[in-house]
Amino acid sequence: MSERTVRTTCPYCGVGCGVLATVAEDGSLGGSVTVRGDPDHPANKGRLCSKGTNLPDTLGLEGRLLHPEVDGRRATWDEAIAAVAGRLSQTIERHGPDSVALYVSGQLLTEDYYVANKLVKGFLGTANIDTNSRLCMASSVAGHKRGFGADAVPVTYEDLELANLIVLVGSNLAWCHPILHQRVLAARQARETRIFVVDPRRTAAVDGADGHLAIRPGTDAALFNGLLVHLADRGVIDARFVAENTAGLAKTLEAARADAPSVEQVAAVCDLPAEQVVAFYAEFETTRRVVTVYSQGVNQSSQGTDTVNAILNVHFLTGRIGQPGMGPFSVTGQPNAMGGREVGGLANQLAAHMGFEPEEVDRVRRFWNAPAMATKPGLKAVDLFRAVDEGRVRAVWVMATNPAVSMPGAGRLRQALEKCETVIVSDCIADTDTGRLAHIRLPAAGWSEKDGTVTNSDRTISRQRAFRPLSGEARPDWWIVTQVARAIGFAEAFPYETPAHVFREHAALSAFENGGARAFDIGDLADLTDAEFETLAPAPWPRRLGGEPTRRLYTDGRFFTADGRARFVPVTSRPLPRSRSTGSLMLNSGRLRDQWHTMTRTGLSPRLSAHAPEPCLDIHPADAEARGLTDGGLARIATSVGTALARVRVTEAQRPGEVFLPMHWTDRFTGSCVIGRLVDDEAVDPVSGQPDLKRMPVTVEAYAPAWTGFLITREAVEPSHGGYWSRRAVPGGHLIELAGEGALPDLDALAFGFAGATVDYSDGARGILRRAWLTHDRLEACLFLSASGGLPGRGWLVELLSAEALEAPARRALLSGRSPVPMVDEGRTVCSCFGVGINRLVAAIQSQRLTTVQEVGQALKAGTNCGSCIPEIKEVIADAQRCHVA
Ligand SMILES: Nc1nc2c(c(=O)[nH]1)N[C@H]1C(S)=C(S)[C@@H](COP(=O)(O)OP(=O)(O)OC[C@H]3O[C@@H](n4cnc5c(=O)[nH]c(N)nc54)[C@H](O)[C@@H]3O)O[C@H]1N2
Ligand SMILES: Nc1nc2c(c(=O)[nH]1)N[C@H]1C(S)=C(S)[C@@H](COP(=O)(O)OP(=O)(O)OC[C@H]3O[C@@H](n4cnc5c(=O)[nH]c(N)nc54)[C@H](O)[C@@H]3O)O[C@H]1N2
Ligand code: SF4
Ligand SMILES: [Mo]
Repeated sequence: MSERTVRTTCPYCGVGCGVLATVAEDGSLGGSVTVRGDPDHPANKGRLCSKGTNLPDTLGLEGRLLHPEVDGRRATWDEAIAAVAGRLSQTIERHGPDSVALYVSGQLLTEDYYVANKLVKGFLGTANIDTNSRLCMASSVAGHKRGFGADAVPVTYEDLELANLIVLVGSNLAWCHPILHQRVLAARQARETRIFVVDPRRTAAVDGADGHLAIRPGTDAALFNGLLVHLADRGVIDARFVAENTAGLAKTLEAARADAPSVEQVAAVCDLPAEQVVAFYAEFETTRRVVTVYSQGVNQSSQGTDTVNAILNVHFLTGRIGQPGMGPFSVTGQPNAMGGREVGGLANQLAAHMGFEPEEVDRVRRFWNAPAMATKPGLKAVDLFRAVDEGRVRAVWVMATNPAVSMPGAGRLRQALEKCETVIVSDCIADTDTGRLAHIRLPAAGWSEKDGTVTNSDRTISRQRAFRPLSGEARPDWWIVTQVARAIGFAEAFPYETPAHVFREHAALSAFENGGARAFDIGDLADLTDAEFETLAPAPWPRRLGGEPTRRLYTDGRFFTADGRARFVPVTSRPLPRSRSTGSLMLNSGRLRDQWHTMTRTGLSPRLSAHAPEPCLDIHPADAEARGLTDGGLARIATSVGTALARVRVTEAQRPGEVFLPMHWTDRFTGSCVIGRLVDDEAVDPVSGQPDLKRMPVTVEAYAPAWTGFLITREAVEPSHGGYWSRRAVPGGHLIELAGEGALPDLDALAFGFAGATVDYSDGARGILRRAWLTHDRLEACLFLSASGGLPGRGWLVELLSAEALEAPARRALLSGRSPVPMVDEGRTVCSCFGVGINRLVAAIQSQRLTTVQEVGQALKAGTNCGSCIPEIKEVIADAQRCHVA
């Protein structure tokens, strides 16, 4: 069979790893796909993490949206485009341009993003287009603009390898940017780089670090103000850099002294032992090559922008910027968060790093020949959906994001969308929480089918290339927007036939009347031929026409402010806007290693879904005990705006008084654990408009179900018994854990209309109900319920889904739930690259007396690909040794 290998880029995180995708061309749609890391890509040099490695699991047709739908009915593209164009135009006619809005995403390609932004800001006459980057990078963008005069990240990935100290602030790099973390760990091996982590939780990034500051949430600005004071007092000042290349130190230092006069004061505010603060300050003081990496623990805060500037301030004071191995580094989350910033996807930006100054508006107007140029910023995400709620925005088009889950205040947002006149959703997946609220659903091309560019955390533009045909009637987002623009009447300004066509215009705008004033300039790429675009190698920006290629920025000490000087920004840390009331805990939220956001794609992969099978609330042992919660039990969680049910994980990795929930689960995967329903949208950064997503007062109590159970099924069904359920992908189908109150539910009520003949087993005295559905000896589904807790393991039953027909012994044993022959149940997956479960790991460690990660790797391969599971393997080894001694 012939095979084809295509160079492309991973669709998940902002590391932007190069992927070599090989398709077996067997004539059927797509054929089978294998992926490996691209050894020639500068970001990953051949490696992939667990999510990248398991990409082929997400490429099937299962769950895809395959044709347009208008008002619940299948429609042709012509009808759908006409409906979108018609409804947007009518709304504008009746209620003015500001009555429509687009809410887009850092998961669009640059070409998609450019066209959407152009349509709204140049042609619809409003700047009401905002992006989920508002929830993600907005504070970094605002902080960069204040400090550098431009939103341009100074460092490159190599700087992580050249640094002697890496400080991770509010970044779980080990799980969220795994390949970068691997690069950091490799550098540590080679040159003893030191790593300090500032995070309220003991995350996987703390494994292998030299210091962990388990800081009180929301107090990072005080920590860095204190550091500024400490450095100034110790004379660790790059006097020449400060004098020639910066402005504003005096006022900034004054503010910092008032805010953080002493180490003791900082320690008290941050709730840290003073020795830890001293140790961290000393490390920073004595190491010139420092990269400070920061992410959502900093950005997603009502003082995110100030915290970003508090970090930039210490780098300016010490002149640690623009040279090898040093600088502040905001790592981007989404694959094209950076590209979105280039095209001006945020409501307060214009394209190509321009803003709403009159000459900038005029420049973009002339370049686009735009008839209805927006002249003032549009609504930022939180305000945008409030405007929908209040009826000021009457038509909203959501593209490549799932706000019904990821926006704070998602409960109210859902109600707002329900009553909104026109809701359009473009997604590659048919059934999402947001998609359910849409009048018009547009099938978008997915990864493997789409074609264009993305820009990663260190400003490297890479090609995402299509290597399979479009599924069903799915179309690329740039194409969809282009058709709508033409149908509204802007055909001339939207002549695009290919992504290359869009890219050239984007590149030309970046250079238009630039003259070195704007950081983002890729003028050198404006004349690429289609063939050159096709083969474009990873290309960092800036890349000015005729200029020298630049890699690291600010090497000459010049910044993008009017006078070329970096700006110190005075920062006064503020107390948290939300305080805990008695008995409540503080809810933190974020990511798990193997899921991507709202799970629409990673949730399709059995391997990825086995690492964290259910939504889990992490809680400190003391808080658990006080509430009667047990590890593995269930908890009911409530905030002022919503409630949830989740599995409990008791862990010392949490600070007392704080709990953590993953952001990933949706109504499609569990009964009730949507993060956006728990967090309100009241606390917002005043400069960036980024909502505070990491701190919400919450009460937690035990949920003691009267019965528990599970359902194994080929179809993805959603129970509606009102209690707890959570579904995950397994090979050949789905495993749904169940729990509920009251009497055992009626089996017929929970039957979901499964096909096949049924076999039942019940034992009233023990409160047991079991049923299996079979067609011609093929297992369709099986349901096990118990009022007494005793349930069999799921492993063997799940394996039966992969059998075309059950053998007689298996059929006989089916309703006992126990394999007729002994087998190892893998249990929860630890290594997702090689599918090694906790049970196999423990068995091997015990029987073969394995004592190191290397030995485990030799025996089971676990941990030898991406390495993200190494911290967990270490824990398992430590546990096994502890048990052995005891
Ligand atoms: N596996 C996986 N990787 C991803 C993603 C994913 O969904 N899954 N998403 C991508 C995206 S879009 C993004 S934005 C990035 C996010 O990457 P990260 O920002 O690293 O991830 P988070 O888990 O959101 O939050 C990071 C840490 O901030 C800590 N934190 C909370 N409050 C505070 C505080 O007040 N101070 C400090 N110092 N820390 C605090 C949390 O405990 C958490 O460990 O990940 C990207 N990579
Ligand atoms: N409480 C809390 N909330 C958070 C966060 C947090 O840490 N805590 N993190 C925030 C952050 S940093 C982020 S980035 C957001 C992420 O939140 P979202 O953006 O809402 O999450 P995704 O699941 O990535 O949504 C992407 C959607 O686009 C679809 N999609 C994928 N590819 C394409 C494509 O090419 N075209 C189209 N049209 N659709 C596509 C997917 O199927 C999916 O439905 O969540 C934010 N919300
Ligand atoms: S680190 Fe993992 S998720 Fe991020 S781009 Fe690389 S392979 Fe993809
Ligand atoms: Mo993000």
